[in-house]
Amino acid sequence: MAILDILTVPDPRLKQVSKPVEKVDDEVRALMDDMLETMYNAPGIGLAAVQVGEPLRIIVMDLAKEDEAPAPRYFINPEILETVAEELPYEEGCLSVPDVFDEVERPIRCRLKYLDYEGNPVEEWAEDMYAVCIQHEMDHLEGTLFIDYLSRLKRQRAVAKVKKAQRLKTEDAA
Ligand code: GNR
Ligand code: NI
Repeated sequence: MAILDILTVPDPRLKQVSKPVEKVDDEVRALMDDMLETMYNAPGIGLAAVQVGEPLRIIVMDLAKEDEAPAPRYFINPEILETVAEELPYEEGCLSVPDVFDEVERPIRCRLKYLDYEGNPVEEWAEDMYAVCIQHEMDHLEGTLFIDYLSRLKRQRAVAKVKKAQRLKTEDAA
């Protein structure tokens, strides 16, 4: 297992549209293992493969609370089959936009279809945090970030903040 580098804005690779996985094999599972380790290390509750520079339709997630046992979830080629009309604002963050948080409104429930770690098909409803997170992650697969839903001013400020933090980090290292 390995901890991978997470791309941050304004890296153009985050805008790629991810490609479907053709076969769920050990290579795909090894990538998902590395993604999970990278996500836990960050720490974060979800991660899309494109965030570690692999534009494939793969997502990992763990919504367990700190006092609960780990509950990793793996999604390959996920699709949203249906959403409800009711939306709720939620304060989102993103490992590719570190230290920026803002409200995004999304449907509170959605029906999902995906392949699991073994490549078996699953269909289920997601709600609450699960619904928020899977919609955030699926946006990554289309090259969309949560800051794309904010005003242009807020988005520019967010990118400027990440660039500045990045700059300070590189200066420290030098
Ligand atoms: O760790 C994360 N937390 C989070 C909080 C609210 C809404 C979405 C998320 S996902 C984010 C990790 C990440 O960037 N996934 O793409
Ligand atoms: Ni994100």
